Amino acid sequence: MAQAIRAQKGEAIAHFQYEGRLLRDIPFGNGHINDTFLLTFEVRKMGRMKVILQRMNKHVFEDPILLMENIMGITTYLRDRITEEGGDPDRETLNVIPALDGKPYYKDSFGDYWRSYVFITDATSYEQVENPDQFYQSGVAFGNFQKLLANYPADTLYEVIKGFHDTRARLEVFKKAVEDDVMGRAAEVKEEIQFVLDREDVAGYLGECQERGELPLRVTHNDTKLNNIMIDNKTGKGICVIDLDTVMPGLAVNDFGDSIRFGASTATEDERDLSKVSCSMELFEAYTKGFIEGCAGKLTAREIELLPMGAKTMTYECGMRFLTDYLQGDVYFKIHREGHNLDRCRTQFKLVKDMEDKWEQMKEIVAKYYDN
Ligand code: ADP
Ligand code: GN1
Ligand code: MG
Repeated sequence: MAQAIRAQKGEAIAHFQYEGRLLRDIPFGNGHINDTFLLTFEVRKMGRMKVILQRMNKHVFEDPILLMENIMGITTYLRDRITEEGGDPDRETLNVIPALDGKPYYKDSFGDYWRSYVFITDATSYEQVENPDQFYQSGVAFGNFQKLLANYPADTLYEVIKGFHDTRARLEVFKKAVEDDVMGRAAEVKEEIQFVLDREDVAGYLGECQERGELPLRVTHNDTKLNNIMIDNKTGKGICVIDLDTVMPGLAVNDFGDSIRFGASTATEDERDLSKVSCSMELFEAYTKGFIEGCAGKLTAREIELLPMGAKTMTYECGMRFLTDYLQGDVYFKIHREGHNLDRCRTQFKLVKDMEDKWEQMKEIVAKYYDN
C-alpha cells in the first residue's frame, strides 16, 4: 500500500510544473479525506520552495475534474477580491500549481487525481485552539471568507457532495447502516445509536427553517474546522481559508456550527477521556463575535438567533457520520487506530449533551449580537 502510493506520487511529481531539485517529500497535516504531502524544492540560486501535493480521495469525490473547476473559479475570484481590498493574494487564498499540460490536476496511470498548491509559509493550521483570541481570529477569517464570496455566482458551482449537510438525509443513511450492520458492530454501540434516535428532531430543524424561507442559501465553505485555516505565525490572524473541496451553496449557521464543534471543544476530536471534553463558553463567545464581525453585517437576525442550533446540528451530524462510518467498516474517514471513528463519535455526542446543558447560556451569548 505505502509502496503503491510512493510510485504513484513519483509519477505525479514528474507531471506538475515544478522547478528545481526535489529535496524532501513528507506526509503532511491531519486531514481525514485526502492524502497530503509537503514537497521541498531547491530552485537554483533562488533557495527553497515548498508546495503541497494532494491525492484526491476518489471514494469521496465522484468527479475531481468538476471539483477542480469549482476551486479554480473560487480561487480566481478570491484573488481579485483580495487584490481589490489591498491584501496579498499569494498568501490569502490557495494558489493552484498546474500540471505540465496546463490542467489544474494530474490523472495518474492508476486513475487517481492529484493537485498541487503553493505552500502557505509562516502560518500554522491548529488541531486545538491555544487561546480565545486565536479562535476569535479564525471566526473573523471564516466570516470574511463568506463575505468575500457573497456575490459569487452560486449557480456555476458544481454540487461536489450531494446533500453534504442535509442532516435529515444523513439520518436515513445512518438508520440503514444500523439495519445492515455489515461489520456486526451495532450491538456494541447501542447507547450511541439510541443517542442519535432520541434527537431525530435536531436533524430536521434547520432544513425546515430553510424551507420556510427563514434562512438564505449562501456560498459557504461547509468544512470550517480549525485545521482548515492557516493562522499567521507573526500576527496571529487567520490568513487563509484552505480545504475548498466543499465550497457550495449552504447555510451560514452550519459554517459557524462546524467551527464550534471542533474549535470550542476543550479536547481534540478523538480524545478518549470524555471527562476532558466540553464546549467552552468562553471560546463559543470569542468565535461568535469574530464570525459576526467577519460577515460584516451580512447575517440576518434570524441567522444570528439560530447560531446555537447550527453548532448543535453540525456536532450531532458529525457524530452521526462518524458512527455511520464505524458501522460501515471505516470506509469514509481515514482512521489511525482501531475504533477511531467510534472515539470521534463519542466526543461529538459528549459535546451535543454539553451544549444541551448550556443551551440558555449559548442563546444569551448570541442575543448580545442581534442588533449588530
Ligand atoms: P483534507 O481534505 O484531507 O482535510 P486539506 O486540504 O485540509 O485536506 O489539507 C490537509 C492539511 O494540509 C491541512 O489541514 C493543512 O495543515 C495542510 N495544508 C493544505 N494545504 C496547504 C497549503 N496550501 N499551505 C500549507 N498547508 C496546507
Ligand atoms: C472531514 O477533510 P477534513 O478532514 O477537513 C470532512 C468534514 C468533517 C470532518 C470531521 C469532505 O474534514 O465534513 O466535518 O472531516 N470532510 C469531508 O473532522 O467529508
Ligand atoms: Mg482539511
